[in-house]
Amino acid sequence: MTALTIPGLDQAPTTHERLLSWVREVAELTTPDQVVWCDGSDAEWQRMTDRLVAAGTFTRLADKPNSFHAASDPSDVARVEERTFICSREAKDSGVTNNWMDPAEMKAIMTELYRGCMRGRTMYVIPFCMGPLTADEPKLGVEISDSEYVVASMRIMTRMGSAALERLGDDGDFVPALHSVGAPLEPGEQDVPWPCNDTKYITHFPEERMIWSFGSGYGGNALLGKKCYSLRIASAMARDEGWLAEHMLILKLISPENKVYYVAAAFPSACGKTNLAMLQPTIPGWKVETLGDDIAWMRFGEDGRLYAVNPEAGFFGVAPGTNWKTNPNAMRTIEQGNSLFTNVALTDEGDVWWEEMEGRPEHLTDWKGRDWTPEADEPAAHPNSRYCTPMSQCPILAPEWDDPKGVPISAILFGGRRKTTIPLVNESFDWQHGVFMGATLSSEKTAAAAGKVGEVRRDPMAMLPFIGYNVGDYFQHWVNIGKAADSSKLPRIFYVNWFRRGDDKRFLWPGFGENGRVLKWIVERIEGRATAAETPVGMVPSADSLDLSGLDTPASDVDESLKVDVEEWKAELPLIDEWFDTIGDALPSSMRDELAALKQRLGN
Ligand code: GTP
Ligand code: SPV
Ligand code: MN
Repeated sequence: MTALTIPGLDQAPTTHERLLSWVREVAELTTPDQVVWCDGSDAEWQRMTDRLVAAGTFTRLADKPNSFHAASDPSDVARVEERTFICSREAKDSGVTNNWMDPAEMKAIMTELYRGCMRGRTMYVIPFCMGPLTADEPKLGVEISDSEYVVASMRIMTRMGSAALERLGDDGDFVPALHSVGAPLEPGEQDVPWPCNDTKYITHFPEERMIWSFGSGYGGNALLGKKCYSLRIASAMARDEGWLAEHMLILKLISPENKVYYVAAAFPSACGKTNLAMLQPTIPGWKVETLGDDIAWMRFGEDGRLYAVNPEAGFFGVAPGTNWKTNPNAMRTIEQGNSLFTNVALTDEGDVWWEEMEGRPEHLTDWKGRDWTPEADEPAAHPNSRYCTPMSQCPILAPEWDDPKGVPISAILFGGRRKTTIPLVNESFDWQHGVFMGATLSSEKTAAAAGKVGEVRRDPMAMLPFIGYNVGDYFQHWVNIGKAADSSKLPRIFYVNWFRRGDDKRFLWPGFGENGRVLKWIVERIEGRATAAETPVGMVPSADSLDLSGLDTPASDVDESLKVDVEEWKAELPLIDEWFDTIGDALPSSMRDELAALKQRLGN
């Protein structure tokens, strides 16, 4: 058989054999018109964005420099959990949180989908690094994609291009990540602004450390360094190597005495990580700096403490709800430009707008390209519309954000979106109880994933769709991390809920900048200064131990937000039982013991 000649294929700026043969193999399977090796340069960004404007995918914004609006196909707006697969060799190593298929069977199906799927398009080879490029063992990957939108987004979200390829050297290890929108073009066929395919697969081969994605151009389905690599594949690496890959923000809290605390927090998608990471505390003297808003990799340092690194270089944040009051630091970050906005609305002046942003536009172009006025029945921006912006532009970025050593974590927060039951803040009795809190975390479903919004579901450690192996083994891994450490050096674990509601559906707690009061209580607990009341579910702030000075929320609402209602908790128990039963034999006995102890404390 004669090898195909595809323009660009042989212009590889590398001699890395495994990479070269993989790129050739993919090109021969997918038959693109040409192959382009991405270098991450400004000139390349210019070329990509120009092409996307010409194709009608991007609209250049009039008001923000070097920034663009994109509208996706209306069917391609969120992660697709029911199409997400962990193809471990054995089904038991995938578990119940994602779908499983035999790897050989999946490869056979997807190989046929990939055959010729890049016809009429350019195949981009995108070297990238998750985490600092200066790490001793940088976590490298190479994404192959036929989407310019992916190239542009990866440049913001990761350390991408020549620098990553250089770190890869001649024989460095990398995660191969193959992506196609699955929309080949026939000769002369006019492209659509957002090519994609009704058939979608987001597939992981954890033993091979490999990712195959097909059919979607949306964020977490297509930017494969993010959820696919940094959570699903990395969690499997972390299990093998004794560290943690988590769906967590990382923030730096500075007290009025200039004492520094680093906090990591796991909330499910669209439940407040970005907002907490960029918090502007309302209480005087307290400051927050940001290190990450979505993913944390945590390993033990030489001093026995857990150190966190953010593998990403950009924010892919939920747009609706973001404004100068709720998240001024996000607004300042995007205002500087160099950003992509997907599925938000466009103003008549050529700027972006979304629900709850300042200004009351009389007329907009909504995310589906239709005229919009305040009388419209549908929101102008999709509820999962996003901004994609470089972290380096964040005005409160912590200077140590790019330090490969990471930052020592003092507290881990778990949290979800619950109208009832879960108190504003609740400290675990110890590490294992904290793991139980994470393991039973629950939240109302949001628009970040396709499906019914509002349904309460268990979302263990906010990782339900992101665990790359069996959830029972994942809990055991968390328990083991606690056993491996000197307990005085472990982060303390807390469970928070900003979303409890009163009888008229109002939020009982004002949230956003006021969440600084909860962070203050948390560090005062760590310092042994704040008091707490012991309840059946954990330690909650005792009267007056939460700083409420200057808060205009009625004290009765705050009390209500902190309440541990035994009857509500008894109603929660069957849901936890059901969740643990779903996990079956893989559930660690320590988690069953924690549940039994909780039942006993509740008098059940
Ligand atoms: P992903 O990027 O999907 O992982 O989400 P995230 O956890 O970073 O969520 P984000 O911070 O973007 O918040 C999502 C939504 O929750 C936004 O609409 C926010 O306005 C809202 N939100 C965030 N914090 C609070 C809060 O303290 N109180 C209330 N009521 N809403 C909040
Ligand atoms: C999430 O859904 O948790 C996100 C956005 O952070 S995505 O990149 O699509 O996963
Ligand atoms: Mn996320």
